[in-house]
Amino acid sequence: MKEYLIKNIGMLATPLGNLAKSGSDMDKIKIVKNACVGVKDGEIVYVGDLENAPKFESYIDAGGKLVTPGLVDAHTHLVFGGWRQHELEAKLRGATYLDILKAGGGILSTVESTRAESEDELLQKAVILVDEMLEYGTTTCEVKSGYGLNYETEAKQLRVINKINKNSKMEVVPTFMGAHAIPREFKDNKQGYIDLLINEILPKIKENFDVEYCDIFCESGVFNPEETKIILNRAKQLGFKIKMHGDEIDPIGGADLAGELNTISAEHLIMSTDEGIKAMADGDTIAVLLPCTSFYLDKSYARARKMIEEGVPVAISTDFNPGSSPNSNLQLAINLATLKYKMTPQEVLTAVTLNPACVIEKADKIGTIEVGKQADIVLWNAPDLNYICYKYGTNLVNTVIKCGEII
Ligand code: IZC
Ligand code: ZN
Repeated sequence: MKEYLIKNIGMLATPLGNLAKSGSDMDKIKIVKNACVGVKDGEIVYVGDLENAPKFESYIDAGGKLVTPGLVDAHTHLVFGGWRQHELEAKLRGATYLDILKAGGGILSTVESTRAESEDELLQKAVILVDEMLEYGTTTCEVKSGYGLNYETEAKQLRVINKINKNSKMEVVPTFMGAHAIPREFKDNKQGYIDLLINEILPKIKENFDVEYCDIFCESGVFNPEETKIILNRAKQLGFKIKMHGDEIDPIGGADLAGELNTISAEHLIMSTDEGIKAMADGDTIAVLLPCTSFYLDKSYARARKMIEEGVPVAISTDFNPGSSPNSNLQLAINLATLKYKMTPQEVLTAVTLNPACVIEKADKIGTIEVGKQADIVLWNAPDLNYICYKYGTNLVNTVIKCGEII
């Protein structure tokens, strides 16, 4: 079907524009009852009522359903070897995420499995995972490397991330995250790994890969703010755009540093202080909040309301990874954002469509349903927006459209 009109849409709900929304603007979305959306050659060409719609070759009857933009997941670690279910018992006996990492497990266990698996094995698994995400309404996602921690395996992961685009309908944006942990071979020589990153791995990755973003795990026992600053400044000097994980477990100044460095985004922010939040607002940094991780680590929830009040644009993503968020379903993040962050359904929709599209700098093409944008659209088994925030535990997606193609 090259062109069609989706008619009989019960409720069309979409943010508008190409810029990240903050403050009260997050709540201002377009809601139209009995709407139609026209698609031609993968693009949205009409949004309006049936009476004024031009003629299309074919029609899809939405049957009174809710229609939104395709969901955008701006934070995942979905290319990895193995899983981490073997850590569940230690977790139940009280071991924390950082205890497990310190003992050589956690991220380092996934590094071992990722180094051991072939490129084909990693790709096959990743394609199954992204195809599942598409079924749950995510049409674009970011994927971080960071389970190699040496040039060879980081490069293997980035090749897999890039190949996903050709092997699935999912649109994937890569981020380099070689500063995800200190590899076992540098256990007693963190500075040695930082030097290797700065002098060899970062320049070689920039030279050989089309990867625009560089991320780092700024956390107790991983990279402190001083080290983070050195690594991110070097990345910036090499031409990367920078982002960071901050304040996930301990409040060590992650948000403050993100604001100071004007990073595109800062991610997690569970423990961010008032000053940190203000610094992000001043630094035009988007907050990527990950409620599924708070749930899974049994932690508190990031202070989304405070961030919105202070004018920080908020995006919500899954953090899909085999350790702290073995869940790729953004619908669960939608439910948790409503219930735990106390965000309105309108704010939540902005946070899973337009704002994450801005985090990956694709909002000129995706994140809203407007004429001229790519036709990434979800039809929901739901009559309105409140319903998908309120009902949980089953897949509420009816139909996913990616670049105009019905999947
Ligand atoms: O594999 O544990 N937080 N990095 C930082 C992660 C979670 C992924 C992991
Ligand atoms: Zn992460």
